[in-house]
Formats: sequence, structure tokens, C-alpha cells
Amino acid sequence: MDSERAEGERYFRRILELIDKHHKLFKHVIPLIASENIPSPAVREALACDFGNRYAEGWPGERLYAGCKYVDEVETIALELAKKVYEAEFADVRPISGVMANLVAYTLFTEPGDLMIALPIPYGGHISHGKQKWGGTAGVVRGLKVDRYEFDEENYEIDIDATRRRIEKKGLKPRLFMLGASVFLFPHPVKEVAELAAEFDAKVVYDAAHVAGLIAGKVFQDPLREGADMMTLSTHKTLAGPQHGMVLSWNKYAEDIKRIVFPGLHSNHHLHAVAGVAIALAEALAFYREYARKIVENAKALAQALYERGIRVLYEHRGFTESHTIIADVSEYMNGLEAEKLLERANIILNRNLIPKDYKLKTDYRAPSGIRMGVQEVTRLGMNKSEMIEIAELIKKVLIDKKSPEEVAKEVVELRKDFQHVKYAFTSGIEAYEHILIR
Ligand code: DSN
Repeated sequence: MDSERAEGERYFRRILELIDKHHKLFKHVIPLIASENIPSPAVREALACDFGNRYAEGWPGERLYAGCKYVDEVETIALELAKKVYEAEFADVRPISGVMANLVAYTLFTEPGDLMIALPIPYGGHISHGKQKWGGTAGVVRGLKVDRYEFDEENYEIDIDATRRRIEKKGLKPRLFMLGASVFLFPHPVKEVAELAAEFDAKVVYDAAHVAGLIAGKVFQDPLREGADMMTLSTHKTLAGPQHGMVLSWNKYAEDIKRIVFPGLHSNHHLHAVAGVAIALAEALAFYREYARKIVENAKALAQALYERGIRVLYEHRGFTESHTIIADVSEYMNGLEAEKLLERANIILNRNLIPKDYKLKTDYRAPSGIRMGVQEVTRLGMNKSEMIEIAELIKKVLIDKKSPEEVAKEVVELRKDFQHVKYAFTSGIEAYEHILIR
């Protein structure tokens, strides 16, 4: 017994030590993963609250558990805020992730065996929109067949006319047109896709996971007004909430969505995360017009600075991006995996990514030609154009000048010193990456 206690304690200490190291690491890195963000201290507080230990199956006011009166009130506020921020008739904040939100859409609008049109991953698509052959959620879980949009690689946009011709030529009968992406550089042609979908009596779903904070800040596009039947999202990327999901839609679908979310796809729905989402939405209402504008400004500035230093950031002729994300082809120097690893040694955290040319080249997704960068997190830390130029210079030192990554890491630590608090939030009490101890 004594030895089991000692063994357990060794694990226990090691786990706490690793969490602590992670926090210390993130105080000193430049975080550029386009799908992440740093939530405010208030959101982090919500994640540690007792809501996370409770059950509240069902809809606020109609729960199947007792003890929910405050949980109900918070979830009702989250619903009210979601509808206000996204000008939606109906919201459901219970899906526990973006993938689960997409499953709500698939369950509502399709039957197994139906056909969906979506973007393949080299054109920015997400694995949850993917076919069975690639292990994609749509194919594996809902049994959907998936065909693709025709894509204009030169301009990084869906080619509507070519897509229509493709559908006609192949005699396809799509039931669902999925929009949204994990490399989401420019707004999608929602209106044109909705017109095409109408020809097949099909539905349009817009996966806003990456750009949810930009839509909240009114700087990207307005998918529900442009013709989407539903908007799905995860809440932790540009929206900067906790890891969770959400669907926004129209009243005509409300009762079906509620039944699909529970009992169809969830039992309990992570009540502490709902509280965090509510706080993030309040922050969005108050601060995101400014935050979102600054994100796009910084993304363009980083792209321009990299481009001027010889890194082939794509879509210069379109201003590189209208979102938080930029992509660069690094294949003249190394593959994306090598770039990712070298930059990680320099405390610059980003990820390798398939880029459009990889589609025809059939490049192995593990070592693609590109890297992806998102500036939403560094912007939340208060960085501006001048820091984007410094970041570009540091990236160049590693990828082009072949400076020692460990030497560059020291410069990164120096740059990060003045950026330790979350901005665009009501309170900025503790440092952004402080390891909060309550044990
Ligand atoms: N795979 C994530 C991303 O990095 O874009 C989204 O779920």
C-alpha cells in the first residue's frame, strides 16, 4: 500500500510539474497557431468553477437534474449573448466542440448516404468535413458521401461556375453545401453557394470556427444574412473563449436542433465551458470590434513583413488575407515539418500546413509545403504592427539566414517580456499564462 501511495505521488508530482513547465514555456513563446488563443483570466476562472462538476441535461428551465438554477441562468445569458453578437434567431451553446456542432448540422440536414459538397484540406477544408477515405467525420460518423468544390488556386476562392459544371457533369444530387475552413483567408461566396444550393433544394452550413471572433467584430462576413441555414463554430479560436462549440440558426430549425444536441449527440454539455463561452461573448460584445480590426491589420502586417524578407507568403495580389491567418510556401528552403520543428526550437510556435499546390502534388500531409500562422493570440497580448515586423525578422533568421534557433529563442524571450497580459477583456488581473494554483 505504501509503495502504491508513493508511486501515485510520483505520478501526481510529475503531472503538476509538467503543467507548470507548459505555463512557463508559453510565457516565452510567440504563439502563432491559427486555431488557438489565450482566454481572459475571467474565462479561465469559469473553467475552474464548480459548474464543471455538475450535470444539466436538457434545456435551461427543463433540466433533468436538480441544482441547476444558477447554471440555467448563466446558460440563458450565453444564449442571449450568442443571438445578439451573431444576430441569430436561435442559438444552442451546448455542443461541446466545433466537430460536434458540425455533427448537429449533418444530423439535421442529411441522411446517411447523402452527398455533401465541401473543401478538401489542401484548399483549407477541415477534417470534420471530410470523406470516409480520409477518416473525415462527415464520412466516418454520418456516412455522408463528400464531393468537392472546384477551387480557384490562383485566387484562393471557391469557383462557383466550375462547381456547378462539375455537379452537372457528374450528375450529383447534393443535400448539403458545407462552407468554412481551417485556412480561412478570404470570405466565402455564401450568397452564390446558397443560390446554387437552392437549385438542388440543399442546405448551406457555414463552419465559422476560425473566424467566429472576426464575425463577432463585424470585420469578415455575415453568413446568416448571406444565406446560410446554419453557422457552426468552436469557441476558442478568434472568439478566444474556452474549448467548446455552438450552433446558430433560424427559429424554424430550433426544436429539431435542441433534440439533436440532447439527447441525440450529448448527455451533459460541460457547464463550466458554457460559463466561459458566456464571458467570452460578453467580451466580444464589448471589445471585439476593435480586437477583430486589429487582428486583420496585424495579419496583413506580418504577411507583408515576411514577404519583404523573402518568405513566400501566398496571395500577395489579394493583400495576403482578410482574416487572422496567413500561409506561406516554404518549400524552396525546406518542407513545412522541418520549418515547424526549427521554429519551435526558436520558441516560435506555428504549424505546418498543406497549401493548394499540394493538392495536385499529392504531398504527404505530414511534410507539406507550407506553414500556417495566425495572429489572434499575439494580438490579444497587445502586439501591434511593429511587433509583427520583429516576428517576421525572427522567422527569417531561422528559415533563411539559418541562425541558430536556440540563439533566436533568446530574442523571442526578450520580445515577449512586455506582452504578458490579456487585452480586449474586462479584467487583466493575472498574467496571461500564469499557472493558477488552487490545490
Ligand atoms: N484542426 C484545427 C485547426 O488547427 O485548424 C481546427 O479544428
